[in-house]
Amino acid sequence: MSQTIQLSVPDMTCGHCKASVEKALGATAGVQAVSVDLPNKKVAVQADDQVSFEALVQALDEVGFTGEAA
Ligand SMILES: [Cu+2]
Repeated sequence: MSQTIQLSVPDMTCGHCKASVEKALGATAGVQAVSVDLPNKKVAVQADDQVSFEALVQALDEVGFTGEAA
């Protein structure tokens, strides 16, 4: 089974940010797909059930972004 986790990433401001966020989340174990909505600073992550919101926030933190509940 998979789930979709929604995050708000207010620090994302440009295409480079988007690419960094996509790369960091995409490299997280269990993540299947990452969809970034840059204008609204939202990210939808499709992932295996065992992936937690906290794990995604941690992955973002490692590349300098703050992830919040959407
Ligand atoms: Cu940027």
